[in-house]
Amino acid sequence: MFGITRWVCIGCWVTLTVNGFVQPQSRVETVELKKQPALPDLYEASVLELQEGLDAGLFTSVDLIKAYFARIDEVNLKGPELRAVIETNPSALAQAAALDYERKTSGKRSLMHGIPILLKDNIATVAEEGMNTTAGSFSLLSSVVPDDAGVVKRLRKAGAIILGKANLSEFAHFRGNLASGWSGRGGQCTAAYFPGSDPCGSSSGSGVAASIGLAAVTLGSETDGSITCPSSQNNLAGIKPTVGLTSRAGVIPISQNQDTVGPIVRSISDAAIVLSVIAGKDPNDNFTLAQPNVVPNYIKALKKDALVGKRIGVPRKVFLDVPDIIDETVAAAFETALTTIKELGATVVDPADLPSAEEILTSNNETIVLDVDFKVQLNEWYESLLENPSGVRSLADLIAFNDANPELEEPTNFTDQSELIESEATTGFNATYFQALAFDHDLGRTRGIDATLQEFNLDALLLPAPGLTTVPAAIAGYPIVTVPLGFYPDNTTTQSAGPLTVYPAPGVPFGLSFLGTAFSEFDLIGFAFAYEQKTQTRLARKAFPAAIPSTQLADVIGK
Ligand SMILES: *[C@@H]1O[C@H](CO)[C@@H](O)[C@H](O)[C@H]1NC(C)=O
Ligand SMILES: *[C@@H]1O[C@H](CO)[C@@H](O)[C@H](O)[C@H]1NC(C)=O
Ligand SMILES: *[C@@H]1O[C@H](CO)[C@@H](O)[C@H](O)[C@H]1NC(C)=O
Ligand SMILES: *[C@@H]1O[C@H](CO)[C@@H](O)[C@H](O)[C@H]1NC(C)=O
Ligand SMILES: *[C@@H]1O[C@H](CO)[C@@H](O)[C@H](O)[C@H]1NC(C)=O
Ligand SMILES: *[C@@H]1O[C@H](CO)[C@@H](O)[C@H](O)[C@H]1NC(C)=O
Ligand SMILES: CC(=O)N[C@H]1CO[C@H](CO)[C@@H](O)[C@@H]1O
Repeated sequence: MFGITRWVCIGCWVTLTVNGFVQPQSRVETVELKKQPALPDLYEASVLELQEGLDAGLFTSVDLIKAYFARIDEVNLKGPELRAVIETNPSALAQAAALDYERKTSGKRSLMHGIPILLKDNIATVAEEGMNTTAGSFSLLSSVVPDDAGVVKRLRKAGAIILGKANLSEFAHFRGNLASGWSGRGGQCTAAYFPGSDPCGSSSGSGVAASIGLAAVTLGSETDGSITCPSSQNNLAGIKPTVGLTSRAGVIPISQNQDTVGPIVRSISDAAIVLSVIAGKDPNDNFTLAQPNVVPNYIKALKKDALVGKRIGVPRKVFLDVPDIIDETVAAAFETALTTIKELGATVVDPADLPSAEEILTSNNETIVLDVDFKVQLNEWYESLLENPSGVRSLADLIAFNDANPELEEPTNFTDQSELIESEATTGFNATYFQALAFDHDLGRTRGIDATLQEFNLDALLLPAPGLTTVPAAIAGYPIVTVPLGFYPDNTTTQSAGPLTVYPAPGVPFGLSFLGTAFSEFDLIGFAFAYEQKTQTRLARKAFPAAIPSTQLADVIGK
């Protein structure tokens, strides 16, 4: 039924293809152009645009996989070596063919049916599918996980196709004082807006891949900043969900108290679609059992008037008024954003400070909790593996493995594993740990985000994504929704961000974050959508030319 005749519009050229042969241009006059939508540009294509094209038979999920694979090869192997993608899924084409058949015969399962998604390499997929789950570490190469991650089960059930695994800061940046985006297996990932620029992390590859269309959508994980910051520095929309909204079962852990899995994508609309699929209870992650019984349909939050009549607070103390936490460029863009928020019908309450702000700045409670959680949970991870050829079965083994394999895990400039060592020195859950956890909840929730929302009768808090924004939400376990805010000017002087990376640099992006209380994602998505639709900041600037892959659907259809 489909695939015999296709009209392909590439820019202003219109080509008629019959049975795979390009017909003379004169035939084109007979084509009713309005009925034949152009193929979406994969640099920017949204999930809804892809679904429209798939439903109309303009292309298939097999075509999508081929095109994304080619785009990954272009920038990963031949191009500027962005090192965004660590592995691709050898089963993806077969899965796509089956899902294409299902679409034709019985319709699509969800808005994610047949949509390729890239996962951060700490999110488990069963080994028989052909991919590793390593958090970027050679200590986990060819290890066999017991099961798919909880979020992967939901994605597969919804018909999504796992395209591959994304590079990351090794162990989600819980290894030591290393540059963002570096892992032993993946090397140094760099961002696409300036050559050699810092992608931030730890979900670095997810961010870079989303920013230039190496996948339709991606998943990252955040413990403190790891979705928010790569979204910010790669001109993207990101959702760091409330801890316990999305399952962490099968995600290589840092901390059960702070880890959370969420989308890193090109639009709030795509983020809402992905979150609607991955949110929900999972018996294998008991934190998810505390969430409300019904997962909201986040797509219904996408309203351009969502900010009308809302009260948005600006917690200036510490987050905006301590020198050097954010710079002049970001500060100026943020003040402009406040004007936009008012134009969109909201009341801006400014300042609306967190009572705990100064204590958050000096607190070391988070480190105490993470150090203990990481050791306990990473040991459990290694023990749970059905096989691990490296022989590593504990955090202590990992530290020894890294030292024994410096060519893999401790190359020049990337030798530090002080966080692993600090975590290994902890002795488990004791009174100090529980006191620190209680302080975190007090600082982040009771005398933090919740106190401010209540005192000023607010619907959300607003801050620039850079700086310390992620900390109160991290220790509280509360959500953040991030959208593009602006770009550094072309005359920006580059600064070193690591041995191989720079930030800021000319033209590199930064984001804006909406913060709220537990399970307030629906509201935050609405606010971020209203701001995104009004400003369209993402579209104001593209990646540098060599970082933009050229393969499009037209290059793979019928081949
Ligand atoms: C993991 O990576 C290794 C080395 O690149 C590869 O041989 C193997 O096929 C990959 N997949 C699995 C499931 O181990
Ligand atoms: C989850 O279970 C663990 C023990 O298995 C327990 O320590 C923890 O408090 C539980 N958490 C929640 C949120 O129920
Ligand atoms: C934890 O937070 C409390 C409350 O701010 C503070 O008094 C205490 O010093 C903090 N502990 C550490 C280790 O930073
Ligand atoms: C808890 O363990 C840590 C090491 O992980 C130690 O520094 C601390 O003193 C212990 N606290 C108590 C109350 O034993
Ligand atoms: C960059 O250009 C702007 C005007 O576009 C100017 O205000 C600013 O001072 C310049 N900055 C530097 C570092 O040259
Ligand atoms: C190590 O870092 C320095 C800068 O800090 C850089 O000049 C050098 O090229 C780096 N070497 C390697 C092998 O990464
Ligand atoms: C393990 C793996 O596939 N590593 C790849 C990481 O990315 C670079 C390209 O940037 C590839 O050369 C590696 O093969």
